[in-house]
Amino acid sequence: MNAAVKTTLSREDVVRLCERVESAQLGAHAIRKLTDEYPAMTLADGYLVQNELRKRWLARGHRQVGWKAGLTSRAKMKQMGVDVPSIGFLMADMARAENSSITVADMVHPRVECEVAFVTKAELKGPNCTAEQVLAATDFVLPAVEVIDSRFSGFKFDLPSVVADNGSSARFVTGGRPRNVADVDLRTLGVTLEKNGEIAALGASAAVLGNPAEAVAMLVNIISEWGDTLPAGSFVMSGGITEAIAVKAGDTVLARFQELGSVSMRFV
Ligand code: 0L1
Ligand code: MG
Repeated sequence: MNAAVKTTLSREDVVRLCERVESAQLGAHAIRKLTDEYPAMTLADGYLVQNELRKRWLARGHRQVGWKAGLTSRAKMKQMGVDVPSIGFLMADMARAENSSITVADMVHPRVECEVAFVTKAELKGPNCTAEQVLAATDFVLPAVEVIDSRFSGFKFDLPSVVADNGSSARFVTGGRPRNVADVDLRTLGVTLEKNGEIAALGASAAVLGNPAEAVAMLVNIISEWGDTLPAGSFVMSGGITEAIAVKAGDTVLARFQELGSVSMRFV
């Protein structure tokens, strides 16, 4: 991450790119990856655009509930052609109720992936936050499905572009039952993802940096680079355990998590 602290975009470029991403998100239309126009764009530039986007969501009256870690498994990094994880912000109105109908018309290429979500009870601070500190500060964990929606045409993007697009954040659904971290082994939870009654993906939670708590620590260390801490009461998605599976109107999705229960939804 330190290597990426270098920025190349002017303030005007950041605002312009933020407006481009925001319009693609609000209008559900695909755009070309940002590095096509700005080939020198760095990861730090991507976060400048993401932070500008977050300010605009907040200015429009939305409430931030927490953050997400993304691209946290080797398989996912390989699938997406990137080499380090990313983070994005989560707003209250990205949440959808368990078993609800999720509209696809306001998304570009929706896909679903299974994640462990954390809810914190104490503040966490970087730059040296550890998985142990995350576990001590966790109120409970619960099973979640993230609906990601890359706004880039044909899923062609790189790390600066996907970070600027808020890590493809779109919707998230939680379900199952909250569990105390002392009662589950977060490294060995098995997960299956069924689409229309067929197993579409499966995995074990160790796929997420060895332990999803590591992904939360990484996230805390990244936000500390711009002076943020993770307040008590934050909701954090720790990254996909399974690969992401494309969904369309008419699909039903059921994610079953060992120890944590299940999460279901349908797409309309
Ligand atoms: O949640 C994530 O792992 C971020 C995914 C970003 C790339 C994609 O849209 O698949
Ligand atoms: Mg995810």
